[in-house]
Amino acid sequence: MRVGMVCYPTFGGSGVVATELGKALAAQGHEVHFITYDQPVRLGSFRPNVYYHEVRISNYPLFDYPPYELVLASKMVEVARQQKLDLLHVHYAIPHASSAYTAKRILESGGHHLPVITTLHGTDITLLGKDPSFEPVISFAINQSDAVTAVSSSLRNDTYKLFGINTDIEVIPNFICPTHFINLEGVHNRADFASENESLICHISNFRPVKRVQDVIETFALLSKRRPARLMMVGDGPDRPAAERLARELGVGERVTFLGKLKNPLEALAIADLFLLPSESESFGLAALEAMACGVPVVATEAGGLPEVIRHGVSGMLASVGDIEKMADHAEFLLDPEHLGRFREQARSRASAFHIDKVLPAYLKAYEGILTPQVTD
Ligand code: GMT
Repeated sequence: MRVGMVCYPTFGGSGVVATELGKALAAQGHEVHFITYDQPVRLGSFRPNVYYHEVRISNYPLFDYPPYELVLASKMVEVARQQKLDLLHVHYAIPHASSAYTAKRILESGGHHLPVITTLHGTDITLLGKDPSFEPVISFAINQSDAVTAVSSSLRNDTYKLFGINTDIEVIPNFICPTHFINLEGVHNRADFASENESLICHISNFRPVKRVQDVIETFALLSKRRPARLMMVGDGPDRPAAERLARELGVGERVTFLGKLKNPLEALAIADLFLLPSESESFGLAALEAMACGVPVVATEAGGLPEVIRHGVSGMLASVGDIEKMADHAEFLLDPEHLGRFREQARSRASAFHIDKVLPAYLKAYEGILTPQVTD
């Protein structure tokens, strides 16, 4: 099969999922063509069956807003024609699904049928989707896709609630590739970040308001009063300065390290004892799944798809959004040496339910469902 894979190439979970999916398909002998404006961060080095086509946008002075969607659609057409793509898999509705629709119609006019599968990831629906200026385009692009998937039941339900959707949405959860979780031990020395008697807490995100990074700091400050602990803040984004300020104000500035964006955040998870994810909304929470796969239990909110990933009382514990007291209680409970070992094991075991070998067949089935014999132009 020849698949065009369209995603955001950045650190966000949707780009990571698209990249890992593409790599897994390529390993099975499918040809995967990434179409993005930059090399996806997790694509790594050159490998068989994987190709990268850059969407380059010229900076014509007339354009206050460069028309990325049009350049992307043109690139989709070009790659589909030259590489004889069988289908296009677009991750994130805006603008990928609408550009795919444009590309599909252009190709159709030349007799090339190119089915499109759209995977919804979360913020495209739960945040951007609430903006009425996007609504007609998102609804249309989703309805015009030949297949639509969402990464959790919660996201599927939100999509039906927020948009005029008249097509089936299949839930295909995000996944982990177990090979990424071996050889992580020893990459970093835990002793460089915390002493033996200190618990090491980790948070990873893009520091946007939806992640409530201030709640991470407040929860950590409460926990620090009860047991010796340190916090690693991984990632960057608009709320980082406020979080840094808050840590100083709450007197824990010395115990919190802001590490910025890491090429491989799994290396930080590998030395952590607990992961904190107090998001306002979260369609899935890939970072929480990755933490669990590293044997790190999670304290999170019961928002969106998080309860579908984290089993309360098994692989972590959940609290209401904003309930920092409860999150600090949960963290203290999980970090108790009487409980931590058991929760570490249970976290690992829960993560194995999301093994790529269990999820990849669902995507392949969805692809097969939309494939029809290709007519070349
Ligand atoms: O969390 C973000 O702001 C980034 C966003 C993205 O596009 O990568 O993440 C969304 O997609 C991830 C992959 O499916 C999910 O694991 C995240 O939960 C989801 N983020 C939100 O719903 C806020």
